[in-house]
Amino acid sequence: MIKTDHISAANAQAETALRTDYDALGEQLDRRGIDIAAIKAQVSDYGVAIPSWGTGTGGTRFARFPGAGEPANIFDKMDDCGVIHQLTGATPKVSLHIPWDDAPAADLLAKAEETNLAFDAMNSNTFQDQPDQAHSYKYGSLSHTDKAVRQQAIEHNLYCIELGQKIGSEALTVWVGDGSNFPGQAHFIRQFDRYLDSAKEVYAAIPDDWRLLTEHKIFEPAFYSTVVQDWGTNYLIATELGDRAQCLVDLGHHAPNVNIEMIVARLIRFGKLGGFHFNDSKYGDDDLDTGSINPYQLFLVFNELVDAAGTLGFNPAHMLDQSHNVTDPIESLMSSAIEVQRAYAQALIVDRDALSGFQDGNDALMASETLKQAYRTDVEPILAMARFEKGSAINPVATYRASGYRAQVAETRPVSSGAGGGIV
Ligand code: LRH
Ligand code: MN
Ligand code: MN
Repeated sequence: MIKTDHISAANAQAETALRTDYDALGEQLDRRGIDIAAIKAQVSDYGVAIPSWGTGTGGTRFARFPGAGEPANIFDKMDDCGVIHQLTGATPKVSLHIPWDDAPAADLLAKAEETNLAFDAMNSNTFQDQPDQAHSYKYGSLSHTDKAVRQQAIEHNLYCIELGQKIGSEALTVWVGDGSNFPGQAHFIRQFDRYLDSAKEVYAAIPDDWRLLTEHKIFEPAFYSTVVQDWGTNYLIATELGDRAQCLVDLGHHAPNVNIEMIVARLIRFGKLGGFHFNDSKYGDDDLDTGSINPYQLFLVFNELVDAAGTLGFNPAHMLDQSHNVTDPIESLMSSAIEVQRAYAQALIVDRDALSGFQDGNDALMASETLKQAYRTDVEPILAMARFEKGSAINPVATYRASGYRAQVAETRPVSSGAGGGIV
């Protein structure tokens, strides 16, 4: 972890300017009838989970360029997640991917206590073969034509639930790469039926206070057809399975220009929005840093979430899911968590009564301006003050860089190989 003295000293340098900016923003919001302290309190309570796999340098299928001090195992990854939370105060949970992060529950719990973290959704992996595995997922997993392969994939998911229960997780996220690469290769209906049958067996093991989150993705690794390819199929799955099955929306898993915020609204309306994997993209599942390409879209998603807040049973899981190819993952994850918080704060200050009035009166221009007014507001002083008041860093990236954390862990962590490609 970073020494608290280091954070306090960095904050002391920035505090006066922050107070001036915060007071000025407070005055501005007050003129708009908004209480800055109330917004800050909501921002301060907000958390987005870190994907364990995001702490390592990502890669494409062409190459991976790891930096010094890469985490070598889940305990290193949790150390990094602990630092991210310490500096941002915005990431209290980590999401595990099994078997990448498999470890005895007692050890995971001990590390969680040490790093001041809890566990978010468990993620199963039936899109890769593991060295000691009996059957290959080359032609699919939960939807495979061979019952033995499907059974192996089901059992892996059951194992993830079992481990998750021991460490206090409350959800299982299932994403499969199943699909086909050639027209005619797979029978669409029979393949989907096999998926549904398998998913029902997984759902049957979901504890009463858990949720099963299924994640859709338009394409990749299957390039002609994908079994769970869009929110429509995902909605059908969640509906077939039952109340505790909901849809997970990974922002990068849609075709370019798709209206994701509207998908979010549809799923909210039917009680099936289970959670998010936040990231950004230009072309496909790019896994770029959240808010780096289209921050307005992120704001519009949060606009729907804030609009729906308070609806009975509405509690989507919030997680990042991105791949860092050219940055220090800790820096990217910190700034992405802050981008998510920013979108939330901006959505909180939308004048919702005015917006409804403009919508009902068909005043398209003023409806749009109402959203833009909130989006154009620089809410950074609110985010920074929320961090400062909880002992986190006013300037997380600068404080992290000055701490020397990466160089320090590089002394004990093994050098990571860049050989081969890989998704994480
Ligand atoms: C698939 C995905 C899914 C996986 C993660 C590694 O593209 O978004 O969430 O679990 O990447
Ligand atoms: Mn994802
Ligand atoms: Mn993805």
